[in-house]
Amino acid sequence: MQVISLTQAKWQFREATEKAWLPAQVPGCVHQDLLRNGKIQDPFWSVNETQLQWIEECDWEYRTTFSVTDKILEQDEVELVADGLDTVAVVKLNGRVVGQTENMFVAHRWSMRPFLKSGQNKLEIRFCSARKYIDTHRLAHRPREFNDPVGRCQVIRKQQCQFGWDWGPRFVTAGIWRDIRLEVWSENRLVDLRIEQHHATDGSVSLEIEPETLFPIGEGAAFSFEISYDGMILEKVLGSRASVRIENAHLWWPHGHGDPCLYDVAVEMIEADSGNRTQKLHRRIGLRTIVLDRHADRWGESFQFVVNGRPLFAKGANWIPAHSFVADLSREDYQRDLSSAVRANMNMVRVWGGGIYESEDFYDLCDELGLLVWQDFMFACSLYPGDEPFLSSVQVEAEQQVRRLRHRACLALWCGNNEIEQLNSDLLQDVNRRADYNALFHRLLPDVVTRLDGVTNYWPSSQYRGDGDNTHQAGEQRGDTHFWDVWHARKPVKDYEKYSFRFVAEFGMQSYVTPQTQRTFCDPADNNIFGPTMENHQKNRAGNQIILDYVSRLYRFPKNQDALIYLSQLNQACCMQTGVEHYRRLMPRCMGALYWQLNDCWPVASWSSIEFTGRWKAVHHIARRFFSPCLVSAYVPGEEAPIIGNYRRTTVRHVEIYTVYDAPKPATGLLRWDVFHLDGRIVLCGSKKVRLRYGESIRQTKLDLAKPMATYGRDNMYVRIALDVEGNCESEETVFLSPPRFVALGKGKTTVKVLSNDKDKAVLRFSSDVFQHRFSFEIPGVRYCESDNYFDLYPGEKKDVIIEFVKPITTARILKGIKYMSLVDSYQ
Ligand code: BMA
Repeated sequence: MQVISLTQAKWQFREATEKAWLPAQVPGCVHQDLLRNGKIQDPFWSVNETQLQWIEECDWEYRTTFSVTDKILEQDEVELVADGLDTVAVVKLNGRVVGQTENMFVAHRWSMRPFLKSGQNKLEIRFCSARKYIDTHRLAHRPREFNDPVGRCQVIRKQQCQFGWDWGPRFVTAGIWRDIRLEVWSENRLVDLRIEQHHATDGSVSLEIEPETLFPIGEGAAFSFEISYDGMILEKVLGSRASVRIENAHLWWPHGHGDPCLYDVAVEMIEADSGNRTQKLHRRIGLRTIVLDRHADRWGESFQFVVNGRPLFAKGANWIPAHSFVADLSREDYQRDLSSAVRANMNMVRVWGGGIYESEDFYDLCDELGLLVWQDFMFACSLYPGDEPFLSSVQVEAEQQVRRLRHRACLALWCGNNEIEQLNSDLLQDVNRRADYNALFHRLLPDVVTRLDGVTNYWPSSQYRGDGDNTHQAGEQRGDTHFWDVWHARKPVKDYEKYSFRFVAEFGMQSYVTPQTQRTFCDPADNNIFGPTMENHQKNRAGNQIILDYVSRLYRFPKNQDALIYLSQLNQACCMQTGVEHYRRLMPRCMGALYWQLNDCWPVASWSSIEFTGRWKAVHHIARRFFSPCLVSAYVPGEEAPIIGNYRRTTVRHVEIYTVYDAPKPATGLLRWDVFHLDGRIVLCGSKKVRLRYGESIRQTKLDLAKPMATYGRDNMYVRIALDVEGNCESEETVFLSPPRFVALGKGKTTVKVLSNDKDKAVLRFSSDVFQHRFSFEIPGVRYCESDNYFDLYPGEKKDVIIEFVKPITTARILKGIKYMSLVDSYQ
């Protein structure tokens, strides 16, 4: 097989009615090409998005030329392979139509033989406006809209969040968004590999490797198979298929459970006549079993992932497309956010159904980092059409995607859609709509998964409980839950603790981005969160009100906008911490907490924990702690709520202290608690030796604080809890007995020292003479994601933090440039 890449060719593009052609980049999209040619301004800057909506109404043409030799034309077949065209396209070679497309998620392969000539060949692709397609197709389909401000994006198979989402701009783009090439071959084509694993109790794993070819192959040795691990060849076999037994298999484990070991499987086709070996396929696989285990138990039915026989608590977040223009994303871009996920102790991401089936880079990284992938099919929120052409297009899409991803070590689950059943339960009472829904999510997709994957489980929707029951009570018994009472319904944050869900696949709280990220899209003159620029970068209609509402429940009125931004991030962190720690304390009844959302596709106020620029929000730093395998966690029953006349009343009296542990190795820990007066006195203290075993959440002690609260006042106290293992503090936290806005925090003196500074790394030491909550520091020009931040400083104690630099920086400049604040500084 000879592969001739067309991405290196010279491409041009133009708006279809224009004369002049401009240089284009492939893979890419029209928005990025227009930007590169200086035809439009930065789409993310200010309110430029609103000025660029004309792009979706135009048709766009791309063209290139390539030359073909006589030798190539002597081969049996020359195919044009396009891994992704976005979306409604007509492809022409030398003026003749070779193919048409209308599904962004489908790869195409067209025979070029009838159209090719020796020498120069002209390839043209015309992308018709997706908007025009929507305006002329499936007009009877009028679903309830949740996110598309214009409407009916569901009638086209195209990345749904491009049409606008409650965190995403509307950039309905067009272009060649994946690889494009010629494949030249003779005789037969090696199409795919099917690899089955059989795990034996003796630690060995047998692999059945079956190549799939376009035409049936004859007798004899048609393939050579090579299995290697860590660069060492373990097994070399010839034959039409291979059975290989791997003794003492190195299993693939998710992050936090072991190493994500990967084996290489390489297959070469040996052509019958020539003996040539020009067709190869390579797969990297992990030896592991992953099951979505749903068995009857005392609460109803479990919903847990069991990896290599070990049930594990899924810790993670939801993944959305990492850029509005996904074609340009590199492995480095993916690595930035996925390794941040792992550094925050996550072991699972959910590829959410309103985006894209992700790139090979994405799944490569998940395999390598040990991140399990909950994979939605790309359907979200609204009802989809059920006509035959639509279903056949989806059938091809699903078959291709299942084939593409089925061998992935990280692949934990196929899920039919995001929230469609839940958000449309009333509309689905209609028999026709129900029939369309069932045809797609209860027949077509699960059939494809069973037939072509055969191993990975399928779950029809998220959330789903095995029937149409969307009540919280059902979620406490079975299935997965999206819990949005906090945020969308503005319920108290303590409501997270009201329900004992089995698996929570979405829950979230928005925050604003840091001023550093804000500067990438907002002129300092427009720097007002209620002004036009910031409003355009807040896509949830009620977003600003809801952030302010929750911030006002917890914190004092901020002294300026930067302080409000900081508080919005503390509030988000506090909400996610409340939710996640509750779900982890519920283990094993609850076996998963995936918050909404990990990343952003542009700089925006959103539920993300990583800003578009890669900066960690407060919540991401705190996620590293609340997802830690060894966790000390406080549950404070009761709450403070105002009565008539706005008088403060509290029912808080106790603090219950839990240990939650999901590291594989058992350990002995020392649990410590100290109740402090804010003046520095210790009011009460204690400690307890605790046993830490995999999968256990244990209420270790219950402190009765009624007396000290009566003596000192609950606003003047805080409880410090900590868990040491072998002398190291593995987890610690501060617990307040009233909302932080009432806590009488003092303003103190912070000391910063640079303990060491060797070029790309420095160790800083912070100390303070008073207690400081969520102390956050910032050094301009320094990448400090690796270090801790947003921590508590306890009076007289030292906190050492490691900083990593992009470029070396002198100690004097560190000390001159450093800025810091803690909660008290947000209002004083
Ligand atoms: C969820 C998601 C998204 C949405 C988010 C925030 O339910 O599935 O559709 O962006 O809520 O509203």
